[in-house]
Amino acid sequence: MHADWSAAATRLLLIFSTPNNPHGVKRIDFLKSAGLALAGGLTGWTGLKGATLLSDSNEPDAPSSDERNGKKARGPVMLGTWPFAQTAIGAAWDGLTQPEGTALDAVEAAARRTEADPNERSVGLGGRPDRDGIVTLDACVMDHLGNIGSVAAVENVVHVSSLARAVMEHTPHVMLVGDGARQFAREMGFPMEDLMVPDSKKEWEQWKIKSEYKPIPNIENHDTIGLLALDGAGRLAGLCTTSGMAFKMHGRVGDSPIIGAGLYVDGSVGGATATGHGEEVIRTVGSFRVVAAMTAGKSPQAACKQAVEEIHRFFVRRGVDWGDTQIGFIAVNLHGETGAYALRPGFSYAVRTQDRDELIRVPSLLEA
Ligand code: SD4
Repeated sequence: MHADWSAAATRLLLIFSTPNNPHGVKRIDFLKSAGLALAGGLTGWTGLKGATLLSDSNEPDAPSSDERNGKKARGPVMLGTWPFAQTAIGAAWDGLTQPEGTALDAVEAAARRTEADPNERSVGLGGRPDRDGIVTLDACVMDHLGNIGSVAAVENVVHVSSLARAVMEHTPHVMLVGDGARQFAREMGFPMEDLMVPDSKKEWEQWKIKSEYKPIPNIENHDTIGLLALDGAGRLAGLCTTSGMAFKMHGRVGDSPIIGAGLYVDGSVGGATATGHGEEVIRTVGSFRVVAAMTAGKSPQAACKQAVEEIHRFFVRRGVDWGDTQIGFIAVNLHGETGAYALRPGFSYAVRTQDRDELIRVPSLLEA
């Protein structure tokens, strides 16, 4: 085995160090190949044909089983944060259960349902404004292949979920913000709309009397829809969309459009999404933390719990007043198992499978 990798590495070294090397190997390719050769030597794997060092080698397009555990992926399954996710999932469920239904289309369809509803006052149309009275929205999307798209601080676009997907599918970038995101939306034919509804305006005017910005857990100024889906072919996708914290500073961006913080999907393991105090979720790379715990073998439930416990330890270490802060995660793995956990009571999530359509009260670290 030792001979395998040292021979491969020596051969690559020779190629690379030869002036005008006949293979035209560039430095970066060399470094990649050398890494693969060395890893091959260490693991007994000798192929150098573009294999990946990290994954369990699922089919890239439709990982149908988790080879780590030998269990079958169990879709369709769909879940989302807060009670309004039940209606949102209801709007996407038929599509997801069709033979050609995809997790990616499902999370987008569900998000659009909530974004279009002016009575859901923390997402899309009717989202709460910032302290200057401007409604700005954040969203991101991620699929089982690691494709990502994100938009932040976007004005005048209701369906930022679709805009995030458009960034993913129609640009060489992964994130557009502010005016640039709005310009892209215009170019893609998204209608420009006034997102402020009369009730939001009234609330903002009320708020201006004191102008006190104070996050309150689980109440109206904290409600993001985070959605995860696993389709019948075993593909995962996730999406997060929100107007963020009510009466935030203009330009403030929370965790919801930040891949790794508000959302993370690993197509060979599972996905997670967050709700709550975005600054804290960004600081601790919350959703990635949950997926990393699942990668290490935890169930979705145990992974969410571990992430919340770790985040709580951050608070304690930093000695900050985390008094009213709420943070919650939901997660799903490739077997269709779901879980959720929160810092404090009051969080709930919706789950839909072929057999059930439920709203589940989420356990918390600081159970009352
Ligand atoms: C944010 N995490 O902008 C979002 C708000 C939220 O439930 O999740 N509310 O910080």
